[in-house]
Amino acid sequence: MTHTPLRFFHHLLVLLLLFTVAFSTAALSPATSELKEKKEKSVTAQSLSAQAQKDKRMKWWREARFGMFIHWGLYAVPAGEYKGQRSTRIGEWIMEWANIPRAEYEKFAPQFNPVKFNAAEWVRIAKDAGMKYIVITSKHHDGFSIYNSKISQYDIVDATPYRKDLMKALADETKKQGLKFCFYYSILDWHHPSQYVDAPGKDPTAGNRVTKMHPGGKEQYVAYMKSQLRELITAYDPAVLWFDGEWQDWWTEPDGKDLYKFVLGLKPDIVINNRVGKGRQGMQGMNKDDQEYAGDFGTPEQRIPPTGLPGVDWESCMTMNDTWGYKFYDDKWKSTETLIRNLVDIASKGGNYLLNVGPTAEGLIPLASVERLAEMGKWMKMNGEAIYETTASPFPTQLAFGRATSKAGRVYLHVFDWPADGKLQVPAWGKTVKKAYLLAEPKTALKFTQSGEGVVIQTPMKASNRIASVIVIETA
Ligand code: H79
Repeated sequence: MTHTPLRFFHHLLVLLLLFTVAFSTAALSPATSELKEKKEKSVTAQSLSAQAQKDKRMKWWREARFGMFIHWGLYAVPAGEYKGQRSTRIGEWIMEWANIPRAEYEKFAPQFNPVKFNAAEWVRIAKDAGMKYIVITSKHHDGFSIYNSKISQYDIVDATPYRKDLMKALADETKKQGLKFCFYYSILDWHHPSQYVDAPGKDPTAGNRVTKMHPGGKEQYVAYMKSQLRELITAYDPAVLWFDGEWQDWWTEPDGKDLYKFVLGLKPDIVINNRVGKGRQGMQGMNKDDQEYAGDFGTPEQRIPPTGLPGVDWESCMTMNDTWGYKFYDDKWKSTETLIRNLVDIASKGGNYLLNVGPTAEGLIPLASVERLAEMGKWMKMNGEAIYETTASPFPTQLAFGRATSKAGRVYLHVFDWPADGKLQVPAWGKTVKKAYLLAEPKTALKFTQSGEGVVIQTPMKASNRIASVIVIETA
């Protein structure tokens, strides 16, 4: 008892000492410490607002989860066959694998006459599938502009018998039906005079995985790209610019950052993929982590990452058969089951699914694609709630029976393998379950038991859907 006042004085002394030290430091260099504080504050404010700005730009894209990729260009004319030669390679690369010189490839233009093109029909196919955006090739590696380019004669209006700007019709129709309209644009260009091929056995004007730049060609070509991008943004107002072909030696990360800034300068709320610069690691598509790279989202191609990455935006682009551009003999169609499960798998990892169609030179989306998209649409109509506006699975490991997505207060279990014993074993994830029911039958509550190990849900004998049945879990 007697030492209490002593302790009090001791505390007072320590406080006094601290105060004196703090005061004298401040008094010694008030300007420096104030400046330092100001600087720290402004840096935080800046990075916060940059993040907030990105969140705002990306909002619709993050909620959309499912989009249509359209690869359409002159390569739809040979449709995978040149002078009797076929290949297992992708259709839009025929100028490369069939070693076709520019002057020969140009001859496809007078044969490109998509009289059966119907913008409303294309958009309806995408919309009915449950897709929220469309990304179409404005110019692929072959250099042909499938829109009205005033600065190129090698475009749909000047070089084909069709003569009309169908891209305007498609852009307008896409927006009219409530989807976002977006452009793909290739940095690699097999037709532009700035670039040439230097590879054994290759025509110098054919396509190639890589091109070389003529001296002084790059400035001219970058100016050309910027003019085209200005055309694309001012005339069609795309929501995304999806670059590709960036792996050329002559294209650098500073070039990417410059182009990224240029495009954002033209449209401040546009979204741009990571292939604008040199960040992506091959087909895996996510960025290297040695520095900050240009671009808003990663682009895995023909693959789904093994796990999601918190705070990282990405989109897997995939084909429905084995080609992007139309090939009349490619019949390696994926099943509807695979396509739906891919969509679920991707959503469960926090990504978007950009699923491709390759229309014919007449302007038709192949029937096999249309059929599969309609079937996906049926599933989405019933289960879209478990895909749109969701975030990744809350479970630390992948579920044995399928996948999961989540929203505030809800977890969606996408059951691929329906339990034969009527018991769905769900591992614990730190939340208490209030209610469980099939999304297809929201009025019938499913019984469940809860323990530290997790939840066991009693399921009906039959799955509600043979591809993926969704069980909603409401949490406390
Ligand atoms: O437009 C479609 C294809 O034509 C195009 N991207 C999709 C969306 C495509 N370009 N190239 N490829 C597909 C395959 C090329 C792969 C490689 Fe590479 C280019 C291997 C080496 C260079 C990119 C960079 C992948 C790894 C490094």
